[in-house]
Amino acid sequence: MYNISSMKETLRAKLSPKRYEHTLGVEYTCCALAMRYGEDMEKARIAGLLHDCAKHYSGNELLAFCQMHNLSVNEYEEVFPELLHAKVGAKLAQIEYGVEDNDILKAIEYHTTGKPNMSLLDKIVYIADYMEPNRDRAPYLSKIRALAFSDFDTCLVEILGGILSYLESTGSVIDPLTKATYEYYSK
Ligand code: DGI
Ligand code: FE
Ligand code: FE
Repeated sequence: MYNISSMKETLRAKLSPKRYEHTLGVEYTCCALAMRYGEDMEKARIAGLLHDCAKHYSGNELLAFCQMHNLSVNEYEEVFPELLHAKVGAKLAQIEYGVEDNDILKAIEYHTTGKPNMSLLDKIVYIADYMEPNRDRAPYLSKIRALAFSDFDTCLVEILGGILSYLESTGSVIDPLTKATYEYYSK
C-alpha cells in the first residue's frame, strides 16, 4: 500500500508548479491506459506519479548523485546529464518514496529513452508522459492520443519516430538506447 497523498505533497514541494502539473497529468493518463489495457492500476499510478521525481536536479547534481550511489553513467549521459533524471528517479523512488516493486522502478528508469522489449507498464508510462493533457508541443498529438487507445504499439512507434527525427533535426546527443528502441519497434 502506498501513501499517494503523502507522495504528492513531497513532489509538490520539490518540483516546479509546471512539472508538478505534468506529473499529475501523467498519473491520470497512466490510470486511463491501465483501465484500457488491464494493467495493475496502482502500479501504473505510482510509476506515473514518480516518473519525474528527480526532475528538479541540475545536470551536475544528477552526475553527483550517480557517483554517490554507484549508478553507471555512459558517455552520452556524461555529455547530456539531463537524461539521468530517469535512472536517478528510479533510485529516488526506492530510497525516498519506499517503492520496492521492480516493475515500477524499471518503468521510471526507462521512461526517457524507452528500451527494446518494454513491458506493458513501461509502455504505459512512456506513452502517458508524451500525451498527458498538459502537453501541447507536438503537432500530431490528437492523433497520438486516439491511437493510444486503439493501437498501442503503432502509437509507440509514432512517438518514437517523432522524437528521433526531432532529436536528429536539432543535432542533439542521442542515447543508443533511444535509437535501439525505435529500431526494435519499427520492425
Ligand atoms: O522529463 P520529461 O520532459 O517529462 O520527458 P522525458 O523524460 O521524455 O525527457 C525529455 C526529453 O528527452 C524528450 O523531449 C525526449 C528527449 N530524449 C529522449 N531520448 C533522448 C532524448 N534527448 C536526447 N538528447 N537524447 C536522447 O537519446
Ligand atoms: Fe522525464
Ligand atoms: Fe515527464
